[in-house]
Amino acid sequence: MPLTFPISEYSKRQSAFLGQLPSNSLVLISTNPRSIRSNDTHYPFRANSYMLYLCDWDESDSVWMASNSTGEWETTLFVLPRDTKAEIWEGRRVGPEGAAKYWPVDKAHSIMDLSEVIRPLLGDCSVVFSIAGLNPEIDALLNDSNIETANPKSYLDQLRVIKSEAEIEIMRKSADLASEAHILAMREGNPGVGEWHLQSVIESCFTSNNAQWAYPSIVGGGDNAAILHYNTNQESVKDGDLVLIDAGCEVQGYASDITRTWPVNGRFTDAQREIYELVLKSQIAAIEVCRPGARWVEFHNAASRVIAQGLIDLGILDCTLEEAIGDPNDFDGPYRNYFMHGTGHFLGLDVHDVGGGRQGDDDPGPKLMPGMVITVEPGLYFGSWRTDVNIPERYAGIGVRIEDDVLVTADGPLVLTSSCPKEISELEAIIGQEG
Ligand SMILES: [Mn+2]
Repeated sequence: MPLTFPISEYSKRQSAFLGQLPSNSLVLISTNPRSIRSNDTHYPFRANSYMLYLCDWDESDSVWMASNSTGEWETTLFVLPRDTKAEIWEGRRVGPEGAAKYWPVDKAHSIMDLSEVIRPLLGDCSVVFSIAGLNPEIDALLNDSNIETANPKSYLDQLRVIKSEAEIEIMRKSADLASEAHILAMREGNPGVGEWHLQSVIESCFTSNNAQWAYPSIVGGGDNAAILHYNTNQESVKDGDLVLIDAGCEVQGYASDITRTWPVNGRFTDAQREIYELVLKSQIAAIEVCRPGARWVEFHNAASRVIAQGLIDLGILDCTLEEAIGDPNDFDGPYRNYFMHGTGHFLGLDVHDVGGGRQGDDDPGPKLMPGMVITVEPGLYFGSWRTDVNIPERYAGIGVRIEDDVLVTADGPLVLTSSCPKEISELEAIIGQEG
């Protein structure tokens, strides 16, 4: 199993991280715990993204350690030991010998020796960088030792948020594959199509390309499109309804994240077209803002301004643009009744990747820089069952979100998912048409 990147990429990441830490510190990065789905059946294991970032180790029950008790940083992987009987049942293991030989670390030990190796090191160091809650054995050791602990995330996140050329190349593949999957689903569009069927078309495209979903696919027809985290995908989509598909894949650890919304019968109604074109206009306006130096909040505000004005123009809001937007710092006006989420998030090893950037509060967030990858995904939702606000009858049952993945470059925004159609004319030409 070859590494995702050349060893030099991991060495660069490790030294950029460790170079910022105080001398005499110890770093312990644990992978994710395995989780049970039912009785003795586990969910498929997915390694912790910090573990993947630092050394690409993807087996369970492992810890990456860096110590500089000798004055020089030394890295160690603790991994499951070779065990033929266990491997017969659970799969082959690399073991400490293979880990030390082929992975970007100086040494490797059996995970069984974790406490024994770490305990003496705790006496020699002044601070331990560790992410609590992932590994009970480490948490217990640190609790018992009374040593000062710190969270390594702030150091690692500012590295992870800027993608290298090699990472961008994989993220392009991930974006291309997700685009392809969405197009295949569009071709399967027809009145009465099952949400589950569209899900299976999307996910079989991922699987047949040796990838997997990055998050559970959302396939919501009609009113279900107005449920932001809908993913039961068990209803049929009626003739005349839109379907919203929010699905992305993970290629060699890196996520893509695309949302497209289209009519299953291949033809937008006038009301659907009005909402769709408004969301598309706001999304294009937001993407335009994704340039180096822009504050995180600016692309959300750009999308929000277009949405707020559009809601006024369509007669959905009866007020001025200022009133629709609300507090000029918070953007908390009544347009939020129909567009209640942020406009995007960082994307990378995690689908909601590290790096900060909350929207909808008054923190302007990080500044955009070349090498950042973000999603841009405004939406409008008119669930007909809602009782919290007035839902105009003309738009009841419509939910639209359009989401692309955008690389910030010195030359401006680059849409990695541009091969996935989003113009109404393109969509109407594809839906239900066999390739
Ligand atoms: Mn997203």
